[in-house]
Amino acid sequence: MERSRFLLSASGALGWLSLASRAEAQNAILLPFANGERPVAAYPQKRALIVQTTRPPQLETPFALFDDGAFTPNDAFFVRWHLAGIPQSVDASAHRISVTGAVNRELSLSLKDLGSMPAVEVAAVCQCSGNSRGFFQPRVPGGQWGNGAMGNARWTGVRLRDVLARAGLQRNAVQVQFRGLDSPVLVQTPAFKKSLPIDVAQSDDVLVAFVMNGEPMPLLNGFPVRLVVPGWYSTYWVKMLAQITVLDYPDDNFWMKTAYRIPDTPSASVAPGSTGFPTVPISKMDVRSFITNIASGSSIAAGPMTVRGIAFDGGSGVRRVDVSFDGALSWQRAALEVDYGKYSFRRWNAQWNAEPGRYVLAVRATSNDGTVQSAAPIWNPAGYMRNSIENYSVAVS
Ligand SMILES: Nc1nc2c(c(=O)[nH]1)N[C@H]1C(S)=C(S)[C@@H](COP(=O)(O)O)O[C@H]1N2
Ligand SMILES: [Mo]
Repeated sequence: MERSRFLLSASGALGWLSLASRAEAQNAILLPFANGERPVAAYPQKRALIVQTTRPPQLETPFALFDDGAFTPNDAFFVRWHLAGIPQSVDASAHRISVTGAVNRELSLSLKDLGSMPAVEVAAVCQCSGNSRGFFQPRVPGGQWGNGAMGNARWTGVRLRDVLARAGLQRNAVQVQFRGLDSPVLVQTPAFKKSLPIDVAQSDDVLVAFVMNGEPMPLLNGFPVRLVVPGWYSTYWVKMLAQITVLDYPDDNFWMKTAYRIPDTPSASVAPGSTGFPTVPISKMDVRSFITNIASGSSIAAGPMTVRGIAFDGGSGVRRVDVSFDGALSWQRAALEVDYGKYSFRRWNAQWNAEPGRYVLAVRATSNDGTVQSAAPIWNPAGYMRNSIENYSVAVS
C-alpha cells in the first residue's frame, strides 16, 4: 500500500524540452586518453556529470565519486540512451506494461498491479558494455567512455518470473523481449529491443524494478520502471519498460543480431583489426577492480595511508583483491569491506606506507568463480568488456 502510493505520487515530469540548452555547461573535464576533453553539466535530476553526447543524452559519472561509498547516488548515476526519441515526462499512474506473445493470457499491468506482487530488493552493478572504451588500443569507434559508465544501486521491484507466471508461458517460449517508451527519430532506425534467454528471464534475480536506492528512479535512468538483470551488462536493463514479448523464436532484431555481440573467444578478445570471427550476444560482466581514492597521475603526501577501491564481477562475487605498490612485481592482499551481495560493488582497502618516490600502483580482483583479472589488455572491434588490471602512476613527496 505504502509503496504503490509512493510510486504513483511521483510524476517523472521534467519539462526538459531542450535538454541540451537547459544543461548548463559548468566546466570541462579531461578523460585520460587522446581527445578526452568533455564538458561537465547538470541535467534535470542530476548533479554535474561528464557529457558524452547531448542527443541522445549520455552522461558519465566522474570517477572520484566512486570513492564516496558502495552505492552510486541516483543524481550521480551515469546515463546512456541509443535513440533521441525519449519522452520528456511519464505519467506513472497511466503507465502500462504489456505482456504478449507466446503466453496463455495477455496482460496490461499498471504500476499498482506490480505493487500488489511480492517485492524484492537486490544490490547490483549496472555497467555499460562499452565502459572504458576510450582506453582501447588501438582505439575503436563508439562512445569514448572513461571508467564511469557504471554504477551500483539497490533496486526494488518484482521478479520478472512472477510477471511471466501471471501471463502463463507457452511451452514453445525460448526468449523474452523487452522494449521501452523511447523511439527512433528516423523510421529507418530500428527501435531499441533486447531479449533474454527464457532461463535467464525466469531466474531468481531478474527484476522489473521501480525503486532505485529507495527512491523513484530518475527519468533518465528509466522512470517509472526498468528491467534489472544483475550480473549482465546493462544493455539488457531496458528502461521505461513498456512491452514484454515472449518469443517462440530467437530474436533477430538489429540490437540482438548485429549490435552488442562479442567474439566467441576467451575474454571476448581478438587480434586488433580482426573481422569475420564468430560472435555471440554479450551477457555476463567480467571481473574488475579499481582504486577510488588515488587518481593516476596524481601527487600525494608521504606517510602511512589507506588505499581504497571497489571490485565486482558478473555475479559470482568477489573472492579477493590484491594491490601492488611496485608496478605488479609484488602483491599485498586487501581487506574486503561490507558484502552487499554477489552483484554489488565490494569495497576494499589496503594500508600503504608511502615513502617519497614515483610508483605504479595496480589492483587485481579474483572472483568466486576463480577468474582473475589479467594484465593483458583485451581487444574487440566494438570496445566491449574491458577488464584488464588497472595501473595508477603516483608521485609521493
Ligand atoms: N529503453 C532503453 N533502455 C536502455 C537503453 C536504451 O537505449 N533504451 N540503453 C541500454 C544501455 S546500452 C545501457 S548502458 C543502460 C544504461 O542505463 P542508465 O542510463 O540507467 O545508466 O540502459 C540500457 N537500457
Ligand atoms: Mo550500454
